[in-house]
Amino acid sequence: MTTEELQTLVLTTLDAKGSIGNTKGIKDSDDKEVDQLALLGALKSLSLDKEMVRYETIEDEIWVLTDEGNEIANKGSHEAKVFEAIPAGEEGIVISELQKLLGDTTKIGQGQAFKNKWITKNGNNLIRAVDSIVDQTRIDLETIRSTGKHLNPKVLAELKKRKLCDKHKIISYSVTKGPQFSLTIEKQARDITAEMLQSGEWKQANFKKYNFDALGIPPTGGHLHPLMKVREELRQIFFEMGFEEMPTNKYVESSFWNFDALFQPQQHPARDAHDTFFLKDPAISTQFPTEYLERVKEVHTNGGYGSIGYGYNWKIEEAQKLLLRTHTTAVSSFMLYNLARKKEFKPVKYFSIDRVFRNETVDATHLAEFNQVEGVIADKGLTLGDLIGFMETFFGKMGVKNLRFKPAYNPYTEPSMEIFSYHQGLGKWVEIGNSGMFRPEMLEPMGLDPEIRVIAWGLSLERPTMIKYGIDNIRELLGHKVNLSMIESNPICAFDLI
Ligand code: FB9
Repeated sequence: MTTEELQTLVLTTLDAKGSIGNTKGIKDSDDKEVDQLALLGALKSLSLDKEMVRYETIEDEIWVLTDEGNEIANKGSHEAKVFEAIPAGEEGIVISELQKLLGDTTKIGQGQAFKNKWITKNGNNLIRAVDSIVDQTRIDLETIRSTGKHLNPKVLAELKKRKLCDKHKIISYSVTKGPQFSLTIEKQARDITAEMLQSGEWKQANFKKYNFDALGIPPTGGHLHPLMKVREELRQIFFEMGFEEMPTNKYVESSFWNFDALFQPQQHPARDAHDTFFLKDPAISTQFPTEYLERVKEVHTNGGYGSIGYGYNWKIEEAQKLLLRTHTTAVSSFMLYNLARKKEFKPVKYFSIDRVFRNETVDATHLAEFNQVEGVIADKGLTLGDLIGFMETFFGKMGVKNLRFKPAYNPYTEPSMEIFSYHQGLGKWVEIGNSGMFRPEMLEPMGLDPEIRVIAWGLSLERPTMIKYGIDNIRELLGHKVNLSMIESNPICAFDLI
């Protein structure tokens, strides 16, 4: 029935009966029960702005049989069928026989019949333990089917547990006449039109009241992925501390800037295809600042700047290999090299947040790529203490307090430290990043004055995002398994609320 038809049905019934105690009983034109949800629409439009009727919601619950429950109410319970199938007398029936007779009813029925002490077992045979039975299950189900309820809540609970019936909430309404009750539904004017203004008809018109409770259509629009929200929060933290963002929009790097410039030796395990995605085509780059490259070759081979170097035969071919950058530190090396070429040195603070790629075994928290967050500060006389102090400040702005520092090793920083924080929620110490002071073998070949020290640190974007949004498997955050409502409904990221 259409809303209009339902409205008319309500008004005529009200007119006939004065009021409607419970709309559950109302039958539509082809004598079928009226759909209460559709009826609600009709009642709303007759009451809200027209005030032709008033209605109260009636919440009731009835018990309804499941298909299996209906089956039993029609044909008897499994346990009764088992009992009936067992011939009276000592002999009884062999279980396998019974299985053939009753199929999968046997198992369920047998269990219940034993429980009802209707049958007993003798060897492989089932024999009757009583002469006759009352199929109470069937009787109870029939009662529920015909009345929608049962006097004994225990019976309801038991039959519900046996998945034979379920409780359903029934919504219906009691309706009374409203102040504007009439049998004719006057079409209400929705808008005031130019014609109405010219004709003056607007003075008499009955305007539809504004429904200020109407929710309106939820605005559709884009949604920021949680990673992008945390990235923006981190960018704001860096900007407010005077950092400049490094240009990281180039995923393909040469091994030279990704490794050699960072004094990472060419036989370092991270430089083989097990850990790094090398490019097949184009496979190499030949564009390098030759003088600087010579100094890098020299420091790897023979050292210098107070270092003994690695003493191996450094090959240009290795440095030319193109790869997907394994860290944004590749960009930091390039930025520091450019800094060294500036006439006059000025302290700098750089940061980057972008994708890096590692050919690693994928697990619940690791994919073959992640977003690295990196900070670099170059200034005269910086110390490890400055680095530690700065970590307290930086992570403090992320709401991460009470840090611990553990000596670590990176080819391009000495000393290096892993950073830990005790996470109340997780109840454990969490590794929240890595850091160190870039080695002179990295900085001085660039042409940076030995007095200039560079502290740097890095973390991932994924880990804080997973912890902040309570996601324990990276596949819930990234990839085809992500549930879009998480993207559409995830809250803002405010670090100070961690
Ligand atoms: O992000 C990491 N952990 C983390 C960070 C923040 C966080 O916030 C919570 C709100 C409290 C929680 C956790 N890690 C770094 C630590 C581990 O997750 C680690 O297992 C995985 N690491 C990645 C690399 O995995 C191979 C995270 C990634 C990482 C590691 C090191 C660097 C950057 C990212 C670096 C560096 C660096 C060092 C010196 C100089 C320049 C850069």
